[in-house]
Amino acid sequence: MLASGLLLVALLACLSVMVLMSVWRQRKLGGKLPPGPTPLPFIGNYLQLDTEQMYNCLMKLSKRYGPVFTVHLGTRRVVVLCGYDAVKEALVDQAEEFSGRGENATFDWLFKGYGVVFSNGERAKQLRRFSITTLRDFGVGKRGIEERIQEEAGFLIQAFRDTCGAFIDPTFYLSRTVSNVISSIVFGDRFDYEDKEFLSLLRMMLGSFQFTATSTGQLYEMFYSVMKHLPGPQQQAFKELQGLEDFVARKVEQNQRTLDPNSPRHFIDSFLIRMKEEKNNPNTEFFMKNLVMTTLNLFFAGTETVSTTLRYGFLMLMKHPEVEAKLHEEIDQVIGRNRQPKFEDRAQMPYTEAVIHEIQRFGDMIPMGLSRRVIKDTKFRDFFLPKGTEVFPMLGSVLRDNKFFSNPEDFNPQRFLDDKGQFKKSDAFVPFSIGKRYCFGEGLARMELFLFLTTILQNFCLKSPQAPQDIDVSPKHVGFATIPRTYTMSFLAR
Ligand code: D2G
Repeated sequence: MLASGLLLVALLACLSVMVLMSVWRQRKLGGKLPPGPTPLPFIGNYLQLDTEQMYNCLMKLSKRYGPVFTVHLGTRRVVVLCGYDAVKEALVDQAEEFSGRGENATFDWLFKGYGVVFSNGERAKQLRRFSITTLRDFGVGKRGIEERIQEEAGFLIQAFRDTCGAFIDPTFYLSRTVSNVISSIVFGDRFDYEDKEFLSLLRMMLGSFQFTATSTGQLYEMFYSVMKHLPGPQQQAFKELQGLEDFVARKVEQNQRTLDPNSPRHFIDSFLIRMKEEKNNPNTEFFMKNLVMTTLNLFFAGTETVSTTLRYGFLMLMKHPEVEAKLHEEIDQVIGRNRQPKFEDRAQMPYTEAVIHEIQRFGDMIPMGLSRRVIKDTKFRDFFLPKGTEVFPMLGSVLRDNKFFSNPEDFNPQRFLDDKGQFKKSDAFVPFSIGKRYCFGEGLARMELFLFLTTILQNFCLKSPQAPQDIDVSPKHVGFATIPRTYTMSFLAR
């Protein structure tokens, strides 16, 4: 009796000490989580959110709770960062703390923490380092990849010529071209534009990317633990993601049979060689699952983001014919009609550079960023974020930050030019994010955007079936991605 009484007292004492210690630790670290609406059990702040427009809902909450607030997406506790100051203070000034990866429920269904984009810790570090070096080895940032992009631009020009000025949906024209650049790097070769399997891969990327932007896609972010077992559009997205993994896995298998350890032909070969080198290292991150998933990351991210940006860009140029006219003028002046554009030309083409920036700013490809996570207990401003807290850096709110961009809802390339017509940088131009996990495809993406856009406009005028004032440039979906409305256009030879 006495013994059990003593035990109880001891247990209670232990418990109180533990509670006190955790409270004390939070105090010492400077207090509490950022404010936010009170969550309900399981559904969190579902009642305050409209999954059709998550970005807007979160921005509305930030009006009430400030630029740094807490929201509950189902049971996920997320700290939301709005505007340049908050995003930069976190991702740059406290880069190390905010360098973890948060969740993307749809993509995590497939990736499960493997591969460079959706991983954490040592795995993310190793795979990122390897990916950057290997991309460089295969010509990224150098003449090698520039020539590959120029060649691919030539194929696109021919494909557009073959349409003879008919009205077409440009989606797959652009995605085939863009995808062939990253495909050359990861698989060693481009696909033929008539290849049926290629088209089906592109459909799978487009489909799953669009899903993450839809209302169901955003609902899935909150209730994936239930919804992954239910019928609905998410099952189609899973099928598409699985189809992509199966393709990459087959490609890897084919390459294994013909691998020459002394001369890697592409990204997959380089990874296979690294796997061999590290096969006796019990802690290696270079194994099959990471190979397949990292290759798929590069293939997917290298296809869908640039091709969606170009697709949105053409719509904006048709909405603003005076901008297209000035692009033609600058291209004719600096490059002329008789040679292919090269990346060097960019230095003499401030207007083109400004338009590309404005397309990316307005297009706002990934409005809420890729979710981050603090990797340790973190004091941020006057708040305390416990280790593991998810963080949404609202890139769209930086791209439309009033302090940097006046009338941010307008498409206006002039904002990136000074009074002498020279290109003017902005710190709030963050479509590739910032900090330790910014997009390492940035250099490749910018080279592609410049070369594809200039080559197309050197050869064609863009024509919409609608009058400019009738073109709707508001997005079809805003979720994880921003998706432009479906449209047709024609390419008229100049
Ligand atoms: C992505 C989607 C699926 C697999 N791997 C990457 C993805 C979509 C958009 C971005 O990545 C942004 N760049 C990291």
